[in-house]
Amino acid sequence: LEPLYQFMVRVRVAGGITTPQQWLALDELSDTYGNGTMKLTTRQSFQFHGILKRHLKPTIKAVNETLLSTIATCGDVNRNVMCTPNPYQSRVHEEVYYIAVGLSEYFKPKTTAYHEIWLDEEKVAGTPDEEPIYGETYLPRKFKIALAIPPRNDIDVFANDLGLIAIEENGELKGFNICVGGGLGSTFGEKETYPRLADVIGFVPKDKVIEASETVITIQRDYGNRANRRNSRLKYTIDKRGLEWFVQEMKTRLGWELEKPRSYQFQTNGDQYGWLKGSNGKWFYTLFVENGRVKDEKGYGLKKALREIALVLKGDMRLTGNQNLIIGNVDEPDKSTIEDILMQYGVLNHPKLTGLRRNSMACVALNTCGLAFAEAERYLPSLIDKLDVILKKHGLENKEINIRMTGCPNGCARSSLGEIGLIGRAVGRYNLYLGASHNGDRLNSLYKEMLSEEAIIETLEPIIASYAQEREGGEHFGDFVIRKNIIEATDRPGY
Ligand code: SRM
Ligand code: SF4
Repeated sequence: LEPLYQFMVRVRVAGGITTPQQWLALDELSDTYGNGTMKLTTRQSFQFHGILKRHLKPTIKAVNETLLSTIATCGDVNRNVMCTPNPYQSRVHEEVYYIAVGLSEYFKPKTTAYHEIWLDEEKVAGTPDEEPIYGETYLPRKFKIALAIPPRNDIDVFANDLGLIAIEENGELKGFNICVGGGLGSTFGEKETYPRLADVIGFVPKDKVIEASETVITIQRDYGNRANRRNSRLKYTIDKRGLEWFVQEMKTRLGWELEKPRSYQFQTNGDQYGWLKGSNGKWFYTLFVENGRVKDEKGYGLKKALREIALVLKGDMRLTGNQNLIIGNVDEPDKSTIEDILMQYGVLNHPKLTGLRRNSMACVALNTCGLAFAEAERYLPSLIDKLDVILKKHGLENKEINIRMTGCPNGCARSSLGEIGLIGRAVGRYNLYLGASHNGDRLNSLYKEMLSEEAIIETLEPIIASYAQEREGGEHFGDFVIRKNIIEATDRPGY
């Protein structure tokens, strides 16, 4: 008798935008085959947990029937392409989103094996698959692309192998600043592994963005380390050979030079909650989803509410890079219907939505992630309850401070970019990192190791107290701890 194996299934949703019909189908899938919950991920996608082996095929088929897919959500290929999901503030949003979708399609593996294995499509004899970009051996490691539209860095563009920063002039999309070599994973005790933020290397006009992106990917394909998977992301290829080498190699392969980077400014890597009017005149409601877990709890019927909204919504459902959800493209007269449904299920006003919780993120970790050393998703909410008591005592309960927790140093909830970062070392023990910026352009640094909950609270309390007393103007927590020399800014945090 075979053990009752269960799996996680991840969906590919470029830029995180789904239709209400897709939402309904995925919601149903989570009940039929999964554990009754959906996880909105840090890369604007969905994960289903608890899929039994015999249900894998029907689940994957059902995802494909919604016109979404699970292809290339794992593996040594380009992963889910991220894109700033909210058209608020930017008239070029739609254009950038379609470029994200275009990149996602362009770099999708061309193999027919996926369709043969999972969708029962017939194998065509004698016609071997051709992968024009990936070749026979694919990439040395996973590859990640994200597109940000300043002033919002809500997809953490610098955490990606390839980041594209949209440059808008007079309401028109001109092109993108390209940044390369981001990645946050590391391994405890292995100094040659580390989180690294991407470097901005130049500007490309929008009609050349696919060509430039393909060049970045093929350089990594040809030069990335294939002997050691721990050292094989683009960040290591660049650090080994030098950024200048990389830029020169781009020039040689492209036959033209990148232009000088254009100016841009990021304000935050968080989401802005509640109703915002998009540049297209429609309304967008950003809803806090704690750690991305869509489920029903007593008095907080999130899953039911979203299902009901999807049944009446004429717009779309957008996943953010912070594990939240935007109910998008709502006409003015329909806003009250959405609010009524959220109210009816107790979801309109989260009972504990403080500044810290609004800016919190945790990876899945225990009990489904086999790489976790400690809890994250299931533990962070209760730690925030305790930290909020201290923040409230100091009048900081509404201060936007971002806190991110992961169960191991792979950094799936981008813990290295948390103004307060916590990384699991063992069950109930975490390393504490401080000093990341509030807009995703500076990593945090190791402050203390192996802290219990009590020690985390004892360590943070005096820092919070002095932040309450001594911060200057709107100074962010991450900037404050650096100005006060509580921690030193570094681009190589100790891990
Ligand atoms: Fe991740 C592996 C969950 C975003 C870095 N990640 C995993 C696996 C598949 C564990 C495994 O390999 O056995 C986790 C599944 C756990 C579970 O039980 O579901 C997992 N990663 C996640 C998600 C679901 C976290 C979340 O709670 O939202 C995110 C899914 C994204 C998606 O929809 O595609 C997720 N992972 C990230 C990010 C954030 C990002 O991409 O912006 C990172 C850091 C950025 C980066 O890639 O550098 C990240 N995940 C990793 C790594 C370390 C990679 C490295 O270069 O060292 C691993 C382990 C590996 O690849 O060997 C990993
Ligand atoms: Fe698992 Fe580690 Fe990723 Fe968390 S950070 S989901 S523990 S691999």
